[in-house]
Amino acid sequence: MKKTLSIPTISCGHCLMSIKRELGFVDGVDYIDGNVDAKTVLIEYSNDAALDQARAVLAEAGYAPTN
Ligand SMILES: [Cu+2]
Repeated sequence: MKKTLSIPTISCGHCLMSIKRELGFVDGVDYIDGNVDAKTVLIEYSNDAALDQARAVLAEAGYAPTN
């Protein structure tokens, strides 16, 4: 499954690196690709719990998705 998350607090490449690192710890998240200009992160995940967990981890890190 795929989801493009909108994350308004993404401001630079370092934000994406932090996000990739944080999401790397989430079971069931298989792929992450970010876009600084669009302030989005595409994730591929294997179950709904992984998406919920990804949202929670992002919010905790200061990158709360708006969708
Ligand atoms: Cu940044």
